[in-house]
Amino acid sequence: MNITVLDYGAGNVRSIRNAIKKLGCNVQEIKTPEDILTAERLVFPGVGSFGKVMENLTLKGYAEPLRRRIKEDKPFLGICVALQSLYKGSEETPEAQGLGIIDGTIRRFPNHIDREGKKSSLSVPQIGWNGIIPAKEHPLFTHYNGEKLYFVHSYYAPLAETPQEWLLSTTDYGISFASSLAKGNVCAVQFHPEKSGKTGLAILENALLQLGRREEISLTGSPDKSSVKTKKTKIAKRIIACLDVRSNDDGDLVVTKGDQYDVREREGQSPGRVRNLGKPTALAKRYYEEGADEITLLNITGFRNFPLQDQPMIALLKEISHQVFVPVTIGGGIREFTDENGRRYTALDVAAAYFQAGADKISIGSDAVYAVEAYRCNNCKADGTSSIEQIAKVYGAQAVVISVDPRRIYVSSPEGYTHTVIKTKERGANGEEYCWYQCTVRGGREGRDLDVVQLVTGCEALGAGEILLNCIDRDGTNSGFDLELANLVTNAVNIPVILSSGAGTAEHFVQAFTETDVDAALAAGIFHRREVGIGEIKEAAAKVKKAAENGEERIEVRK
Ligand code: 1PR
Repeated sequence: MNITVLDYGAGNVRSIRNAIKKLGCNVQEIKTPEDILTAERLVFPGVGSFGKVMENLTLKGYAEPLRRRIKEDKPFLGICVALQSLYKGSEETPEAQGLGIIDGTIRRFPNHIDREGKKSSLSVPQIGWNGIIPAKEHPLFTHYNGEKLYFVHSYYAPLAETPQEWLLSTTDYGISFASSLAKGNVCAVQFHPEKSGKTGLAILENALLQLGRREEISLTGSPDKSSVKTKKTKIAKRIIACLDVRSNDDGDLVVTKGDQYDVREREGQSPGRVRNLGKPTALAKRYYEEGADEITLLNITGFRNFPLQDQPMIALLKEISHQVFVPVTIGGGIREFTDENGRRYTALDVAAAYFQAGADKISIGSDAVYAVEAYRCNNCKADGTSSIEQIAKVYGAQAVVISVDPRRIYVSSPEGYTHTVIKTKERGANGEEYCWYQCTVRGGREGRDLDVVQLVTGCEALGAGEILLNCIDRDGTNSGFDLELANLVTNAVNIPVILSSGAGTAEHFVQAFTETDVDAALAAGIFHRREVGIGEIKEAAAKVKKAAENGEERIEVRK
């Protein structure tokens, strides 16, 4: 079967191509606006912000043929922002016009800190695995059995502005919204089937098979309003496997793992050599199969080397995206760079190369610290020049993760500091009861005069979509996550927080999910050394209840 993919040159379109190929179909490309009308089956993977998507469609002359194709009821599957583009506009970019097939406006999830004066447990963007409730019978959901699917978005299609004849499923995230639409041969989904593991691939296969089989599509039942009203879906806490990648002393790209960021063997047969815990592709594939909700790859020498030149990270990402159908984040070296020939690459160029190679999100470490320092010097005014702003503008906030590398600085009193000082249960070497968290750059090598609250709030203001919260003191120690750090950061920002560093047991994940509001927890060493399994963590977490607004509720995980 031939499937035509509408790629207008932004974001990770490789993953959808790979997923379609994995299902045994041929992938063709749109080359001219006319191809949009003649394609047998068209998949439109919307990537980036609403405004950028509509700008690209208009510039390339694709918007009008798309409207015609949809009106003529030719087979069409839209993913993520492509679903949103069917509406007449979006609060994300009020000046941009959508395709206007549906006379409604896409809205932003409310900010919970702003709205309530206190933080609820839902961050914006919604990033993670949530359920869907089918509103009617439809071939897209044949064999669908209530599994969770991967969502990543700050804007949603409101039910009140979605005609019943279009509504195919709903999802809840504080608000109930339209998570898929279908009318005749036109379908659109807010979740990413290509990133939703085996369930997502099955839905994608249904969609590809059914697109164009008009008779079966028209057999769809009428909306089951009762189930839409009574049931609610819940987002899962994510378990993320992290691969710190670098060249070893023989020049091979390996997964390594440090103790408090020191990745060289301290003793044993080869002291001083870079620890080698396995091959990146094999480990990424293993974690996908074991049920990791996401995979993170950090090029830990990115501050030193230019990733587009020195490291085969691009090839690695391409290889991984053939085998891993959950989201992949890549970090290390995302910054501006000038090569030896004087050619300048912006941080956006580096990110673009990663997205095109199959990354769903990029993570910025050192450069985020410099960006926030500059922002603070500029009286906290964003001027559009930082890597965070540039990348978020094109690819959307949800694609920009900030990797934070803080370390504790103990002080004897909270007085006289410009930094946020906390009272800690874990005293310092000299009995100090207070500490602040200093941000570092260059893989923890250099401390800066910036604390973690200043960094994360600055990054959020500049447009970052998620925080990857490491902790140098805990990294590689197996002693548990720094929960005080987690609470400090989740109370400061609206965006999702991934807690990292120090996991040693499944119980440590349970603590993170019951004692803090983090959205995800990440580990490296325990997975590489097979000390704790991803399934074991999910089983332990699913048994536990956590205090919630209306009493207690179970910790939600993706099975
Ligand atoms: O500054 O944008 O080039 O990004 C560099 C990235 O590489 C940053 O995200 C930084 O955290 C990471 N990094 C740099 N040097 C090291 C190192 O270890 N020498 N790794 C490093 C950071 C932290 C986590 C680790 C968790 C979980 N590693 O990625 O996987 O702490 O470990 P655990 O479960 O074993 O405790 P830039």
